[in-house]
Amino acid sequence: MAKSAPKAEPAKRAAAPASETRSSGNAAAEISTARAPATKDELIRYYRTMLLIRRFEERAGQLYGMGLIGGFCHLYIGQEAVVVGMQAALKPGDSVITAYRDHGHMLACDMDAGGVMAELTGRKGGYSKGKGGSMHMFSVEKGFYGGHGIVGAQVPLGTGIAFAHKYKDDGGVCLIYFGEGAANQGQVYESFNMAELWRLPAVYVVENNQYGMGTSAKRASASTEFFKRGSAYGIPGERVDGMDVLAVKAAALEAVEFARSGNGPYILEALTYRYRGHSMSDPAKYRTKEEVEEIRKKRDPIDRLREELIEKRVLDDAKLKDLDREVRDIVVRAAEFSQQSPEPDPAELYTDVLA
Ligand SMILES: Cc1ncc(C[n+]2csc(CCOP(=O)(O)OP(=O)(O)O)c2C)c(N)n1
Repeated sequence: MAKSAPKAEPAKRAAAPASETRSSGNAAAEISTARAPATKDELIRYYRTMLLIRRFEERAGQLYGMGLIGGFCHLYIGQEAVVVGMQAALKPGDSVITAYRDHGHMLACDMDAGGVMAELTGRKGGYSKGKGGSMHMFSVEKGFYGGHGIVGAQVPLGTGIAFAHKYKDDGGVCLIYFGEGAANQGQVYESFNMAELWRLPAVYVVENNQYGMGTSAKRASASTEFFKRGSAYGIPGERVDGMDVLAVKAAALEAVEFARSGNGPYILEALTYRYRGHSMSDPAKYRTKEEVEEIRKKRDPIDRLREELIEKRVLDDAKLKDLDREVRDIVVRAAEFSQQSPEPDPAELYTDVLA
């Protein structure tokens, strides 16, 4: 288990045995791979949500290719275990905020797939009435605060949400997701300072997918140990295998409990990988096909959990196929809704505008 900052230790979690940790190949830092226990129902739920995100994103990619989605569209394929593992540690009333690679976060927050897809196609039935698009959707009811296109902007906003939880004393925690590219933004450190100073219930989740647009983390960051980025402020951090939903859940339970108990913020770095380009217009020439294939073959979070479900006799082939069909149906219906829902009325140009 890799931890930084000698501050008050969070609720004790046994160090993973040697067989459960492996070197990240990154200067002495190790990845935490200790796994959370999960019931059969939970395992099925995590698998189903990851599959829903994957199929939804594949369909969104197709609709984009057909010219039905305008503007930007950043797919989350490959990173599903991060958001599903993190969400498993939340309670009703907690909050989530993220950047533009956000459809997976919305689905994990239980937002409606049809409403998300209709927003992508710019239709009235979308979460922002078709006026926000891929990067700008919110659901206060589900505790999801967007969807932000300015790199790093969600970090101070999420810190403010954590402040609100503390101010209202409602017991809530805010999960603030950002990429390793965003981790070099100045506003991230202003946020860290305030979060620690005021001991805010904030969990910062660095989704380290190795690339910020076309630049690898190694080329862009003086230090690639992102979980240590809070050490100057006394914020503890940990790096976790972001391709294993139960490893993420284990780390998330600890981090969320730490923040919820009034100890202040926590940083989790999830090592993950995006299979697609940065956005739909990126041919991803800065990495080899072999690199992507290797990770897909050996570390895919959905394949890994599927194998585990079979091995543990949680689901057999026939039940897995049923689940597959159920998820595909949800996505087909979402895509149909996103094309049948009308475009917003032009009069909507003048609503929801703050002047
Ligand atoms: C302030 C600002 N600077 C630059 C950009 C352009 N931009 C969009 S995404 C991105 C890379 C961010 O990478 P990372 O934070 O690692 O997230 P990822 O895309 O890998 O999920 C950049 C530079 C932007 N949107 N906002």
